[in-house]
Amino acid sequence: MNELDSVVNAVQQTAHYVNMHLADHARTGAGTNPSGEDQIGADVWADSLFFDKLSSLDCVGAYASEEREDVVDCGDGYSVAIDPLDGSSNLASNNSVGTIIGVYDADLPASGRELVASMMVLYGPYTTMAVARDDSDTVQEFLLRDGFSERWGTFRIPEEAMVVGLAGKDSERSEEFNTLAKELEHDLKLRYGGATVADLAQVLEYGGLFGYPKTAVYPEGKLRVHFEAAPLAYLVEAGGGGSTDGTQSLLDVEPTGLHARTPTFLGNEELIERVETALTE
Ligand code: FBP
Repeated sequence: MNELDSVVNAVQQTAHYVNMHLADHARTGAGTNPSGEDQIGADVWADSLFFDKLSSLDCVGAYASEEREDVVDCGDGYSVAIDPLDGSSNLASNNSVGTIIGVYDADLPASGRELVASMMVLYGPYTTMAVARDDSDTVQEFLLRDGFSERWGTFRIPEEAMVVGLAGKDSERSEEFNTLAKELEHDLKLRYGGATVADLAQVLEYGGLFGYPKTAVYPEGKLRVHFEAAPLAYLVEAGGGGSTDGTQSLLDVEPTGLHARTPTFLGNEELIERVETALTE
């Protein structure tokens, strides 16, 4: 087993456990995260599970989480950045949530160009995990069931786009963005549930665009570079799709701090180009 295998393995094992016990933590409150957002018990619980497992690996030198103010030093090795429970506000209504992990071969802050692997777990009607790695040409998907990880397939984004999921209220988005959103929503089926991993899974299966733009409430966008945008861009680009913050690939965004945010668009190349054209005109 090489070093990346051991990270993938640790995430698979922890995700199994999270999947089985999520309900126990779904409706408990906690504090606020470093970005000032409400945490629920499940955010804090999942963070501590992933921390215990990942920080004990020899190849992990730093652990950073959306739920923690600072990077935790664990020795020498990769910096792991994680959103332990993405879309956790979906739990109370029993809708899908996920986990996102980026493995950086650099100290943080770092851009997505330093990523050597990324993973996305989707806790849906069944639990799957997609893995993109520098040492592999394919994005491998696993089915996590009964304590075992079964190869479930590889993915490439379909050429034809069918779905679109864009966050934010019309009243809080820019005029140029709303014009584009209207055009896209005229041609494509709406798919927005409020958990990035689940919404992106629709795009990866059916082709299309997921986006969280700048809004009046989130002038820099809502999603965080290290924990969400860059790892997911790494995965989508490895699967033949594209990403942008409006002007450049999300992998080129240089985060100004550990919890820096960015407008985030992921999906078919052609739609990514349309976003860039609409937002720079
Ligand atoms: P966290 O739950 O990890 O903070 O993630 C942020 C997130 O829930 C995304 O998964 C999702 O795309 C977005 O916020 C939903 O935001 P909104 O409720 O504004 O649509």
